[in-house]
Amino acid sequence: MNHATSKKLFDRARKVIPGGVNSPVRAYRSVNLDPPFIIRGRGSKIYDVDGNEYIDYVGSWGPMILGHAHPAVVYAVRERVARGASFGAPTILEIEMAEELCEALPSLDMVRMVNSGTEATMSAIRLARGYTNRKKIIKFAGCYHGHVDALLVEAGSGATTLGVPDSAGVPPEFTSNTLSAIYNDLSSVDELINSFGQEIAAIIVEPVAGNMGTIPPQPGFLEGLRERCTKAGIVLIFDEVMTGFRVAYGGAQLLYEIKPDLTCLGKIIGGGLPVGAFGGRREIMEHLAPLGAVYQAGTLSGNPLAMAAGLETLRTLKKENPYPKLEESAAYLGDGINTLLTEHEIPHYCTRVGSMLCTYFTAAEVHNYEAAKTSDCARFTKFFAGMLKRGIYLAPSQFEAGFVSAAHSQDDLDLTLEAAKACLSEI
Ligand code: KE4
Repeated sequence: MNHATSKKLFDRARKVIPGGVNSPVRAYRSVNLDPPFIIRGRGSKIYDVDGNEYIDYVGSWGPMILGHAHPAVVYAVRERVARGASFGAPTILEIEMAEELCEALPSLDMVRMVNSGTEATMSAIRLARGYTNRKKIIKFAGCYHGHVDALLVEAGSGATTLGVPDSAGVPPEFTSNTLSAIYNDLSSVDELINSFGQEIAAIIVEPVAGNMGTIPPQPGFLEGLRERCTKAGIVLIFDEVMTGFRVAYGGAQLLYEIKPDLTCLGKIIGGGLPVGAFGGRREIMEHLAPLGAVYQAGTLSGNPLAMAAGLETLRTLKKENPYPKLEESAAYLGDGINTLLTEHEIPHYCTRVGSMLCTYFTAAEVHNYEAAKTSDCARFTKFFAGMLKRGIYLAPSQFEAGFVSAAHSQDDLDLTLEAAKACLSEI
C-alpha cells in the first residue's frame, strides 16, 4: 500500500496541530505507524488520500452504525443546512430528539443535549452532586468517560483507591473525590460504600466496558450496582455514549433490563455530527438550570444539523431494525477470528456484545482492566499492521472496541477473515 500523500499530510499536520491530530488515539502512536488520512467514506468502506480502500471497523469510534454517507442522513443534513446551521434558539428538532430518546430509553423522563460525550458525563456528574449534595464519585478502572478532570483517574491495583490524576494539568484536588473500583467486582464497590457511603453522589459505569477493549458485565454486576445505589441514595449513571443505540435500540439498559437514574449518550445519536446528551429521572433533571441550581449550558447544544443527522439515524434504525443482522455479522466475524487463533494456537480471548467486539491477545479471561492489561500489545500491533496493509481498518489500540455496521456485507466479513488468516504467520 502506498501512503506517500498521508505521510506528507501528517508532516504538515504536526506543524500546526499537536501530534498532528485532534484526538490522541488517531495518531497511531500505540501501533508505531503513521495514520492514513481519510478523504471519504461510503457504507462499510473508507478511502485514504493515496487511494487505498479499507473495510472500516472503527466507524468514527461508534457513531457510524448505518455505515458512512447513508443517503437518508446525507439528505437530512443537506436539506437542513440550507435553512441555516444554527440559531442558538429553541427548535422543533430538539423536541423531536428529546421525545425520541425518552421513548427509546426506559429510564429517561427528560434529556438535555450537549456537544460531546465528555460534556454529557461532566454535566451528569455535576447534576448528581447538585441533586444529592454529596461530593464523591465512584468510577471503574479502565472505564473512560471522556476527558473530564474528575474522571481522568486510573485505579491502582487496590480496590479502594482515592483518585490520583491520570493526566498532567489536573490538580489532585480535582480528583480527590473520585474513588476507583474494579469492573465486575461488587466487593470493590462495597468497600467504597462501607468507607464513604453517605458521601457518595454517584456511581458512573459503562454498562458494557468499551474503553478497555470490550468487556461485558458479568451476570449480577449491573443489578448489584442498581441495588446498592437505591439502598444508599447514590445516583446510578450509565455512560451509554458508546452502547446507546449500539447494543440495542434502547441501549444496554434495555438489553440488561436495568434502570439507571441518569444516562449519558453521544456518538450514534448525532449520526456522525458532534453530539452528546444526558437524561434521566424528572426529579433529578429538574435541578438543572434554568429550573434548578445546577448550571449547565452550550452554544451549539441541540444544534439543528446534529439533530437532523441524529434523528435520521435513529429513525432509520427504528424503521429498519438492523440489530439482528448486526448481531449475526459481528458473531460471524468474532467467531471466525476466534477459530483462526485457536487453530493457530495463539493465546487469545474474544469478547462481543451485539456489534461491538474485541480480540485480546492473552490466555486470561478478561473481565476487568487488570486482566485486559495482560494482553500482548506487541502481538496486537503486528496483527493491526498486517490487517491495515490488507485493507482492514481496525482501532489502533488493544484497548478499544471494534464496531460492525449495518453496511458491512458478507463479502466484507469474509475478506476480513481471509486477511486475519494471512496475518497469523506474521504475528
Ligand atoms: P467524546 O467526548 O469523545 O464525544 O466522548 C467521550 C466518551 C464518553 N464515554 C464513553 C463510554 C466513550 O467511549 C467516550 C469516547 N470514546 C472514545 C473511544 N474509545 C472516543 C475516541 C477518541 O477519544 O478519539
